[in-house]
Amino acid sequence: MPLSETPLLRALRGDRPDTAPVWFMRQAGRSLPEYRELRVGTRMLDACLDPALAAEITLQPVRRHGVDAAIFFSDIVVPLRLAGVAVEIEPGRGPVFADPVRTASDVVALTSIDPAEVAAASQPIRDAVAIIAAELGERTPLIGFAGAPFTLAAYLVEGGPSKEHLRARAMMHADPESWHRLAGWLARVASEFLAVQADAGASAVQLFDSWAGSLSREDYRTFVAPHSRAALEDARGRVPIIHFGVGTGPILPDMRLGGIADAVGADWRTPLDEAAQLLGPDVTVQGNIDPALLRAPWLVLEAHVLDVLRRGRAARAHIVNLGHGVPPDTDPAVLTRIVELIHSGRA
Ligand code: 1CP
Repeated sequence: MPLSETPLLRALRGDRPDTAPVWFMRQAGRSLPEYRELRVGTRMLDACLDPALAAEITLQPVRRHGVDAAIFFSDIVVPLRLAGVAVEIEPGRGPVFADPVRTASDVVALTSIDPAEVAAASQPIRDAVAIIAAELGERTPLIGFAGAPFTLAAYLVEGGPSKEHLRARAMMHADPESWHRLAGWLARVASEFLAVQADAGASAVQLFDSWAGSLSREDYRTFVAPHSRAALEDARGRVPIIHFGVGTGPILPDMRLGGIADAVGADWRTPLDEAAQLLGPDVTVQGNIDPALLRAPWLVLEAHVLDVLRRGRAARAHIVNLGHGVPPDTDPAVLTRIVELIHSGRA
C-alpha cells in the first residue's frame, strides 16, 4: 500500500478509512521502559541530535503499539539550539534558556541570527528522518513537527516553563513592534525546521501551539495567528498540516488559520462533535481522549474511547489521539489496548 493510501494520510484528505487512524502525542518518551533505558546518560537535546538514537526512539512506539503514525522524536526548542541559542532541557522541568529575551534589544540581538542557520545545522535531523523513513517504508507515515511562534516565545521570553505565559503576553501589548519582530523570526525558524523534515521524508507536519489557549481571541487573531500561518506557508500544498493547541475551544475556528490546516486538534475539554461543528465541513478533527482517563479502569476508559469515536463521526474525518501528551507514568499496555480497540472496528 503506498503511503498516500495509509489511514492517516487518507483522513487528512478528508476520506474515512474503515478504521480511524490513531497515534498519541508524546508516544515516544518516558512511558516506555525501552525509552528510559536508551536515554540513560544522554541529555535530552543530545539525544535529539544523535540520528541513530532519535530514529530508534521514534520507532519504539510504532513497534510496540502498532500506531498509524510515527512522530519524530525531537523537541520544539531543537531548531533554536540549531540556530545557536543557549537552551537546555532540564529533566522534570522542560526547556530553560540561559538568556531570556525580554527587552527590545534582546529581541534585536536574537533576530539578527539568520533563520537559514537552522537548515545549515540540520544534518542530524535529515539523517534521523532518513533512517526512520527507510525503516517505516510504505507502511507507516512519519509526522514532522515544530513549535508555533507563540508557544516558542512563551518559553523564550519567560526563560523557561510558566503557567500563564504572562511575560510573552505582556510584550504583545507593551511593545508590539518587538513582539511582531520576535514572532516573525520564530515563524521563519519553525518553517525551516518543518522544511528540513518534509524534505528528508516526513509525510505530514503538526504545528504545536500548546499554550495558545492562554490567549484571548482578540490577541490570538492580532498577535499570533498571522505568524502561525506564516510558519506553515511553505509546507502548505507539499505535506498535509495538523494544527494543535491545549484549551483552544474558544479559538477553534481560528485554528484553521484561514483554511491552511488540513486537521485541527482539540483537547479533552471540547467534545469532538462540537469541535466539528465549530470547524466546519472542510477540516479533519484530531483528538481527544482525556489523558487522565488512561488511569481509569479499562471499562471506563473503553466507554470513553467509544464516545470519542462516536463524536468524531460528526467531522469529515477523524484522527484519534489524546487531548494532550501521554503522561510519563502511563502504563504503555493501556495505549496498546486502545490501538487494538480502534483497529478492531468494533466502535
Ligand atoms: O528527558 C525527557 O525524557 C524529557 C521529556 C521530553 C520529551 C520526551 C521533553 C522535554 N520533550 C520530549 C519530546 C517531545 N517534545 C516530542 C516527541 C515526540 C512525541 O510526541 O512522541 C514532542 C512532539 C515535543 C514537543 C514539545 N516540547 C511541546 C509541544 C507538545 C506538548 O506536549 O504540548 C512542548 C510544549 C515542549 C516543551 C517541553 N519539552 C520537554 C518538556 C517537559 C516540555 C514541557 C514543559 C512545560 O510544561 O512547559
